[in-house]
Amino acid sequence: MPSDKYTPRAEDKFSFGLWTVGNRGRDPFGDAVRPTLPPVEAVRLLAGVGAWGVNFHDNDLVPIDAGAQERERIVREFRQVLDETGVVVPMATVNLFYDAVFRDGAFTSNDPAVRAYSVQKTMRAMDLGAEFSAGVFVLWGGREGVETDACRRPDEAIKRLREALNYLCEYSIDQGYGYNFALEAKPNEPRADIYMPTTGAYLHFITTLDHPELVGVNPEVAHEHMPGLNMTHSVAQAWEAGKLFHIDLNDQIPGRYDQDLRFGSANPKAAFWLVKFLEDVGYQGARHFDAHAYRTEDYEGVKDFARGCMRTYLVLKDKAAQWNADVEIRALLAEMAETGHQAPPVGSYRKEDASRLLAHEFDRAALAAKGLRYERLDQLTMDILLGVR
Ligand code: GCO
Ligand code: MN
Ligand code: MN
Repeated sequence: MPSDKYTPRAEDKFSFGLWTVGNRGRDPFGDAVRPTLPPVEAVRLLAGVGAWGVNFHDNDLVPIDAGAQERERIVREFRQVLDETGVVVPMATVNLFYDAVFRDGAFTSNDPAVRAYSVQKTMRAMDLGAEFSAGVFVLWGGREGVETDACRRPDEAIKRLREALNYLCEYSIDQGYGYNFALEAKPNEPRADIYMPTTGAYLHFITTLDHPELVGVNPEVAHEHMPGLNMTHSVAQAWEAGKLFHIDLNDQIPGRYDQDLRFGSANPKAAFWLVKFLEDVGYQGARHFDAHAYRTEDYEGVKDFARGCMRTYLVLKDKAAQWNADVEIRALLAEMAETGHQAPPVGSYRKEDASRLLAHEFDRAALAAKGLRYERLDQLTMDILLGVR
């Protein structure tokens, strides 16, 4: 492929999960359409398309029932391919959803033995990630939820989640792993209702932990779009709180099943505001694509999918720079900032200022009189996105 300004580079920090390019297209209605992609081959595929990083669940790499020797061999071979390709492991995670043992949750299960097993499995997944110097550990509680609230009181589930998180933070400290944990919210699927359905719910939960400084969030486009929320707003809240530790990029049409579409392919305008936000604020973390190729594709199509995620990100990044530099857009923004309205400033509360504010007479009609030019501003945005500006 000829390289252009949309060719991914290491500094773009594009990463994919083994489970993303390795997705075999199984869905609730049909079986796999692609052969198994061994982890070593997945890394070669990712290196070939220009990705920087690869992430994995414990069992994407080491099967759940592998013995010590098999684990050792897998780790050795995986390390070899990383060395050979220069691909890095920025993030690791744990699968607490696939095995039948997790049918009613992991950390929140009613069975103390399932909760203990879940914590043990996570500790081992942390060990595995640390062997590859992963700096971020993602926790997605896919099975932490219900079909019926008859099963437990939901506040009990939150307490159990806190207990597990506190334990895992201590383990990370004890082992000197230096992990930043990134909690990933999702409202539903696979459970009818998953606890901690939004990024905002996790942002509060984090403040109740023993080591809030070690824990942030991992917002995902699809998880925000499924219930019709605004991903950029969730990301902005996380960023403003200093908690944007990781991000899952993909796409999703609201109200559908969990689609995991190629980044920017369903709602490129929403993707544009997201990329613009990340670039404007100078987000330094990994840009992780948690998506998979259509079920129609073979592994050439999977490469097209992976290249497409990165290319769309870079195109939108370029468009964001164009937007920021656009003379007419800048003039409109300057015009908006100059309201010409006089008012006592609010700022932090001081008694004297409060009296002035209470006494001030506002001319509501004057405040609402002038058009804000957002129609023009949005159309200029559209012209940029549609490539005619
Ligand atoms: C999903 C989730 C997962 C998690 C992954 C990392 O909807 O299935 O997005 O892909 O991101 O398990 O922990
Ligand atoms: Mn998802
Ligand atoms: Mn995800």
